[in-house]
Order: sequence, then structure tokens, then C-alpha cells
Amino acid sequence: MEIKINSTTLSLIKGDITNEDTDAIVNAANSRLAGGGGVDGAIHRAGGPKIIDECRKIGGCPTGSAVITTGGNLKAKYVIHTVGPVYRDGKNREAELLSSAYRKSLELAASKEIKSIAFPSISTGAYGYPINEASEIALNTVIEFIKTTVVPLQIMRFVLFSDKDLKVYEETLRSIIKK
Ligand code: AR6
Repeated sequence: MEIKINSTTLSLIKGDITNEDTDAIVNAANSRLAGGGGVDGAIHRAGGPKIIDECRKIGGCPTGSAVITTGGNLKAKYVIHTVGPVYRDGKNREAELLSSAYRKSLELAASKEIKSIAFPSISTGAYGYPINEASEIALNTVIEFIKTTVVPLQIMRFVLFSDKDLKVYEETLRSIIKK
């Protein structure tokens, strides 16, 4: 599924984000930037040790914030590492922190003149964020950003890891554009 907002094309696809050829891919990291499982593990495996070395030098990243490294052996030139919240009961600023993770990633991308970016579904794996709610926050945040900021971003993709996740994001996007 694909929509155009101003001069940015927003698309939802199924795939493995490590194969993306966008200028930047976003990593769902932890605040120690220490690597881990899920998409984080996949990015470090595919990108090689250069990325973890750069992460070590940066030292860490608070929840809801983002940092940038090169893409190592990946096709992407950059990896933007952001840290989503661990979902507990929804009463611990989870929504605000998840939105911030997307927004800060986009601010960083804009500051580097990045023209294309791919996001995974942040926090909906090990961090347990219910994907229905998380997809609403993710899509509303990026759409708001595109609408209100002059950005060089031409391509924005969400790369979902399963048919089920892709379907949830598609349904959420359909309901957002109907409003
Ligand atoms: N490409 C795209 N999406 C993927 C890939 C991939 N290669 N692999 C997994 N996903 P998670 P989180 C999906 O757990 O919830 C790590 O250990 C996955 O199916 O990767 O933010 C970090 O170090 C899910 O939908 O990230 C942190 O400690 C989504 O990516 C912690 O997990 C996010 O799942 C972060 O947890």
C-alpha cells in the first residue's frame, strides 16, 4: 500500500529491513545500544562490527530518542538507532515515548538531508507494545511530521516482518486517511 503526502511517498511493505536500499534504515535498539535480538540483531549481523563500534563510542540513547551511525556493510548508508518504550500498561508515557522515537528519527534524518528512510515496527516485538495501538502512533506521527515540516524525504517505508503485521498497518493507514 502506498500514499503520497506532499512530496513524500509513504509505503507499507512486508520484508526484512536489512535488505532495504534506502539512504537510512531505522533500528529498534535498546538504550545501551548494546545490540540484541529481533531487528537489532538482524541489523548488526548484516551490517558487521563497524556499527557496534560506533554505537559503543556513542555510549547510549535514552528511550524516545535517536542516534545515527553509518550502515557498515548494509546497502543503507546510515542506521538511525532509536529506542522505543517497553510496554507495561500504557500508563507510563508509552504513547508519548513511542511517538518521540519516530519523530526524533525523522528529525535526525532531515538534519542529514536523507532522502529515503525505512522503519521497522518499533517496540512491537520484545518490548511488547500492542501493534494496533503502536501502528496508529507510528503512522500518525510520521504523517504529522511530513505535513508540518519541510523535509527532503521523498521515500518513507514501513517494512513489516509478517503478513499479519502488514495487514494491521494497512488497516490503520486506511482508517487514518478516511478521517
Ligand atoms: N526486518 C524488519 N522487521 C523485523 C526484523 C527484520 N529483519 N526482525 C524483526 N522484526 P523487536 P522492540 C520485527 O523485538 O520490540 C532487541 O533485543 C519484529 O517482528 O526487534 O522495539 C533490542 O536490542 C517486530 O514486529 O524490537 C531491544 O532490547 C519489530 O521488528 C529490544 O529488542 C520490533 O521487534 C527492542 O524491542
